[in-house]
Amino acid sequence: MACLLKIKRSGYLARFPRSISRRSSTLAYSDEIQSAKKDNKPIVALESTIITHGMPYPKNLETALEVENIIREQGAVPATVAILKGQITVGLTKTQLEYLARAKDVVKASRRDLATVVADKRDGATTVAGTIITAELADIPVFVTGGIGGVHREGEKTMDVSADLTELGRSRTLVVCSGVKSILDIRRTLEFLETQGVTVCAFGDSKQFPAFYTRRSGYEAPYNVVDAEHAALVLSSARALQLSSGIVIAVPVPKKYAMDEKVIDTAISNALLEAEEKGVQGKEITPFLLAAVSKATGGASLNTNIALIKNNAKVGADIAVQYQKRIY
Ligand code: PSU
Ligand code: MN
Repeated sequence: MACLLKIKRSGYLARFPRSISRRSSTLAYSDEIQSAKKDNKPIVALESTIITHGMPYPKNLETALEVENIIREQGAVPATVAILKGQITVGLTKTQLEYLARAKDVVKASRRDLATVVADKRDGATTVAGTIITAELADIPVFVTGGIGGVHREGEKTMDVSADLTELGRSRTLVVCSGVKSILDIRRTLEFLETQGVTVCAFGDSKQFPAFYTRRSGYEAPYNVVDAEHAALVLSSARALQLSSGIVIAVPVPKKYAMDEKVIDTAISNALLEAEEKGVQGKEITPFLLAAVSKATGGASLNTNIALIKNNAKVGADIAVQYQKRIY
């Protein structure tokens, strides 16, 4: 065995110190999350692609810090997830958040990216899929974000379907979001979520599935939950049934921050045309469209984005608090 190790280390592994290549802990927790776990406090997971690829600096940092504080104010503990020099980290310090918000060479890390980012000791920002995988490993049932990925327009031809959707199909995490953007094909996204067995609930008094910037998409979610307590009950029912599939709680953007449908539709159509002209593809397409839409709306879409994620943070923290009450 020693001999085998020696042979292996003369190759690629020889570049790294033994202590690192033998690291046994998959996840590193911040002090705040460690004590939250010890005290059985409700924890809310947060993704980091929104910080590195979703918003420009310094708005990304300000928003990340404000979202964390909203979660604390509701009596839960925020756990932003990212990969720092190959270490998957649950709960970031302010210094780590500041680093990430400015960092350049950060991999947008979905399921298929995790192993190489860890192996190569790179920085990675977890997408919804990457964060769900981590939340599952860390036993954090509730996760808050702005929007999930989906089936892209013409996805039936390009097969560009976000790995967020398949991840939701195979993990138990409850994801709070504002639906999916109309840069995507919302109807097919809902169909795909149905095939994957994902429980989709609109939050509030309507079943209308929100379209991120606007409160309506023209498509209905199959269910609605009236409040955080109701959502927590759905989560505990899913756990009792040992369903290994996830839950989406789709919260419409608060009315006063919703965008005008015509304005956003025009901006999106133009952004899609520009992406096609420039041949933008694969994982670059979502960040490209987000930036183009923000530019076209003079930053209005960014303000809506920030407002909805803050509102989602409040809802998600409430759900985590209610769920924790049910299990302890
Ligand atoms: N939608 C947004 N903002 C985002 C994303 C999606 O409104 O920042 C990010 C999320 O991290 C999501 C990812 O998980 O994009 C989906 O990318 P893709 O379509 O390449 O799977
Ligand atoms: Mn894609």
